[in-house]
Amino acid sequence: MAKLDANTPQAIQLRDYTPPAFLIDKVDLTFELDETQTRVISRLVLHRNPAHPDARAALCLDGRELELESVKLDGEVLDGSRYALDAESLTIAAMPDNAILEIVTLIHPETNTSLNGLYRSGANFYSQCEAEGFRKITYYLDRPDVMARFTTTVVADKQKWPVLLSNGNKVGEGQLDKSRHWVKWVDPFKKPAYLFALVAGKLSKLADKYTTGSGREVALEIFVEPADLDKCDHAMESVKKSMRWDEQRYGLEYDLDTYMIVAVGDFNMGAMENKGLNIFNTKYVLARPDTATDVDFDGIEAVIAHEYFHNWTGNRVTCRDWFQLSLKEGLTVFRDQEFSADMGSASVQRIEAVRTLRTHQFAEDAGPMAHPVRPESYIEINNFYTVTIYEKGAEVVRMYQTLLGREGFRRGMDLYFKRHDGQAVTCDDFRAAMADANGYDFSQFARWYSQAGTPVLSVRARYDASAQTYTLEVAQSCPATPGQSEKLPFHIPLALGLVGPDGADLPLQLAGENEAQGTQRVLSVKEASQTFTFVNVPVEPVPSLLRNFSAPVKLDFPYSRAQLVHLLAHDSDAFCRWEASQTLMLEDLQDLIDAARQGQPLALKDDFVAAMRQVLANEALDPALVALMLTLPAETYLADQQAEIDPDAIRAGRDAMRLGLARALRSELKASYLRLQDDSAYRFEAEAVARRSLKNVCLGYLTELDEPALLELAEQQYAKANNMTDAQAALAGLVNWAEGDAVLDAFAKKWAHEALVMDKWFTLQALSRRLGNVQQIKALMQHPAFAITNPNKVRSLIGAFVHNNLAGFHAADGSGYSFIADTILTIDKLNPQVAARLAGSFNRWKKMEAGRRAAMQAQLERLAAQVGLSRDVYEIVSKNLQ
Ligand code: 0A1
Ligand code: ZN
Repeated sequence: MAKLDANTPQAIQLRDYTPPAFLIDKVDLTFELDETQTRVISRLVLHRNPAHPDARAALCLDGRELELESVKLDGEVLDGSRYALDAESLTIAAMPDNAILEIVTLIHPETNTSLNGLYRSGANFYSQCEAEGFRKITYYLDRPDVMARFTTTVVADKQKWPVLLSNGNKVGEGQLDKSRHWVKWVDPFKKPAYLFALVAGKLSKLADKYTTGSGREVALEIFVEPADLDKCDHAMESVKKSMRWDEQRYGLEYDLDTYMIVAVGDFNMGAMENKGLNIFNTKYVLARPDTATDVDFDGIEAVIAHEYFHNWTGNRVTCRDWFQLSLKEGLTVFRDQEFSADMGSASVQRIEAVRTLRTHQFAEDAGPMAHPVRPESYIEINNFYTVTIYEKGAEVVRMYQTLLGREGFRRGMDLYFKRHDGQAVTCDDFRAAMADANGYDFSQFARWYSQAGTPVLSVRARYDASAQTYTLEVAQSCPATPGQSEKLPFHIPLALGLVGPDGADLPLQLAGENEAQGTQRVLSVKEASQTFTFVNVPVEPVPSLLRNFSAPVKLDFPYSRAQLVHLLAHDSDAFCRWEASQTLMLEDLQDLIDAARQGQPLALKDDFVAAMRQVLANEALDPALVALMLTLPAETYLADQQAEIDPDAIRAGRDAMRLGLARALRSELKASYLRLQDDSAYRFEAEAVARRSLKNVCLGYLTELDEPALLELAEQQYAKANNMTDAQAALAGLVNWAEGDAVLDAFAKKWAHEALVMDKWFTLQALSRRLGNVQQIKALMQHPAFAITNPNKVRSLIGAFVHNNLAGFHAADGSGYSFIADTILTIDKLNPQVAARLAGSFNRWKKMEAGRRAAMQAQLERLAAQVGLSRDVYEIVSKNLQ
């Protein structure tokens, strides 16, 4: 176990929140950038915060890894006796109520590998300040409830760093001496330090314009490395679509004269919503049909929208403290999901969001890192940028809309902005706005923010033919999570319909109502158990429950196979239709996994194969939906359904289903594959994307069969592909066979200089049945295109292997565990955030079969015993061992 001593990182508690002792009105920053050091001159105008309980409290500024040059208080230089300095702060005890503080610090972006604070990538400078990176730039009140007006002057060599950017509007620029130039930026909006940004370098710009609904012209600028300028068009289109959508849906306009996006190849996350100057991982900006897949194009559109939407939900209204992170993230993910639904196929978007939630968030909720949407404590806030805060948070926001309707939700949003524009607020403030704007009681709904764990909704049905009633008994429960053994009932919106024998929805009339009200209802489930009775039900229906996934719960209903087949064929709700196919599939996968574990033969059930055949034959269905219905759940998701995880049995069972379906449906799959061919130029447009997705799902099945003629189909597709979607899909089918080697080599030659494309090459091998093993991963880490300091590379090779290749990572000899522990220790010295994400690969350890469990525990204990572990990795490791 980790030792508890003075160096043991301490948890921060929500209940300890106190307002800041001082507030900052104005910040003037000057950066003198250079190769070997950067000087930061900061001038703060502060005043004592009357809301703080102690009127004489000291001023305690956050700061890390800074070299202090000087401090001046109201013009007077302070000597060392007037302040106290430690590794994390600068404290001035004797402070007037109003003051001007001038602080000069030296920093070293050129050696900063954490990609947090100011850092170098190539020869350029970039910043990343969320959550607590600004304190690595200068001493400051680095907390989101301190909002100030920023002015930033950047001074640098003009040859080396011709482009100098910061937040807001450019107000001046000039030449300082022979070599150096300067640019001054003013951000008219108050903001917390986490939204500060600075970029300096040799960058090319794609420029465009947008006219807002009220007629203001906004300059749109995307800055990238010169070689990438031909990959920015899709991102620019996405910006304009996002701006228009937010005006139309929420009446929200952009508020500055310029909206800038900068793409950088070294970045810890997806992107960052800095005011007026968003900084993006290149992965979410750069796309050309031959370099990026449909999934990439879709991801770019969604992430651009997400960051743009943050301008209102995050920046204009921000978080009081980091426990409220989901206030901005859950809400903004919900907004980007709704945007994506409007841009493409709403049902496909919804199903994909549910898949992500179930595969990743349900797992988090069931493991050692489980936490509520509003956590009560954390050791390292960077560990809380999680699927729970983001995706479950978005589901919580969605439930307001499901309960209030779209108009009611809009009323709530309007009131939220009216009350809180320019403020730093809490999840309770958001809930209050939704409640007050609609006269709706959301008091019980608060439990979605405070209780962790995935609730189980058990439904049992009774049909009384003589009384013509259909009764649903609904019960809810929620499993214990770390620190929360007992849970109180949630307020759950249960959307449902009743499907008649002919496949049509029946009219719905609850007992006590005078007449039927539509064919779909949202029931409010609030009790531990509750009964709902529908009257005038002429025939026994099949219930279609949790339509559109109306709440982030696990539904338990004892469907017969015939009922599932009925829903799969007829349900008017696309989500439930997909869900029926998944339920059937999961049931059979479980049987296959059990059979594999017991060494029994693995055979598919006829009714399942028949149902899948029908799905594939149904040309009336959206091909994207058919593709999703034919896609098996991930190995990791199957692992989470087991009482005890045997990775080999899961791999064997899942492979048997893929192979079995490929054999049984060989001719249908081939016919569909051929029917869906398309030689026209690539377009990223819903219908074409849908056709490609089904075509490539078919190819994936066909390449399961060890038949030269079928592998040739993939080779041909690779050779003639005019887009990366088809090229990658072909290669994915081939990498499991020796035939894949030649294609892998050709791919690497062709794309050696496109970092994002090489990421795909690494991932394909990391996930391959044939190549996804520790030896091969280690060998690939020596490839010239790999770099341990680059998060995209680490994620695409090592992350893909440990998080998504269950059987490969969990090799019975334990080699995966010692490999990842070694790698975590190496990366922790460079970039703790990235190391901590890899440490998440241990989160399932307690559920593994005994041998692997012991091997994983040994590596966790080895990690815990390391001296000098980062707070980030320490938190994950110690919570795993609790
Ligand atoms: N707020 C960003 C996510 C983000 C968080 C942390 C980062 O660095 C530590 C970077 C980005 C978003 O939601 O897009
Ligand atoms: Zn966000």
